[in-house]
Amino acid sequence: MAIREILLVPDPRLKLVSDPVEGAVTDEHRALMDDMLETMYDAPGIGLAAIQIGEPVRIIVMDLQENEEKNPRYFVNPEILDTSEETAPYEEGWLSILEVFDTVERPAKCLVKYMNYDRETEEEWADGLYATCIQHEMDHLNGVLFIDYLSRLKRQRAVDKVKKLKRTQAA
Ligand code: K1U
Repeated sequence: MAIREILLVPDPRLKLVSDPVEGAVTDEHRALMDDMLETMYDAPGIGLAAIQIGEPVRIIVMDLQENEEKNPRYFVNPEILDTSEETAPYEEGWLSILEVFDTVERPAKCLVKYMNYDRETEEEWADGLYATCIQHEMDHLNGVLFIDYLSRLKRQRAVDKVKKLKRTQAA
């Protein structure tokens, strides 16, 4: 397992649409999921899409950190099959845009289908933070950035802030 570098905006790779995992979930995919989880815990964050560490495949990891115990979840080729009409706001954060949080309104519930770490297909309704987080991470797989939901001014401010932070870190 390894902690990998998280891509930051405006890295163009964050705009890529990730490719599905073809065929079986291999040991290589599992090693990637292990690295993603370690990277996410180290950040720390509650979700991470593979493209955030530069791998354009449709894989997400998540741990909503509801208590002290770790509860990792793995999503290979996740699909959102249905969403509720009801929406819910959440102040979302982003590991690829440091120190930026803003409120995004999304469907409060969604029906998600995916393959897990053990190669089993799962289908379940997500709600609460789980629904918010899976939709946020699905956006990453489709090259959609959380800042795309913000006004142009707020988006530019967010990009400028990350550039400034990068310069400070490099100095
Ligand atoms: O960039 C990412 O995809 C990670 C992001 C996921 C997310 C956060 C909030 C709503 C939806 C999706 C984060 O994890 S940002 C960090 C964060 O929210 C957090 C970190 C430590 C403890 C609790 C939350």
